[in-house]
Amino acid sequence: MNRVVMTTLAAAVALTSLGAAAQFQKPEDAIKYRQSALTVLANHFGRIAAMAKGSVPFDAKAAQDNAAVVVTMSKLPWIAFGPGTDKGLPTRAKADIWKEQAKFKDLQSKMIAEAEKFEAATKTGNLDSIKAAVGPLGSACKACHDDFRAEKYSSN
Ligand code: ASC
Repeated sequence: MNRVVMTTLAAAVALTSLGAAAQFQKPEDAIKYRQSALTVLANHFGRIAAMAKGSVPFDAKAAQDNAAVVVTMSKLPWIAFGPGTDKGLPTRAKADIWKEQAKFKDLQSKMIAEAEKFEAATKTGNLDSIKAAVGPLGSACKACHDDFRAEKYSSN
């Protein structure tokens, strides 16, 4: 590998590992980002949940495509809950997020794992398998909301 390529790669790795600090200039950018990611996640999960409920016709390919989005989105919001992002825009994030980081991270990992199982279920093309995977993923979402999401938005 030549020197220019090596330097470019090293710079890319360094930038990636800068993480949240490099990615968000202001707390409001982080809040907007995580709310957007969670909105997209809920939307694509909802499309498959609607098939599982029978309110929308089952389309195996669409379920699989939507589940891929769910898995991608499940991994994105968390970097945007950095220190100092408790205010800046109206948010339902509870202060406990920054007091109970281990618990918050554990719930993230569980949700990501359920999203991956959910995607695996959509890959079977079997509606009953998908139906069985909707509940556990919804419960993983809810577990975090129960502890870390307020009923109302903050006023800032
Ligand atoms: C959804 C959605 C959530 C979760 C949660 C599960 O479909 O938008 O936030 O499931 O309601 O209890």
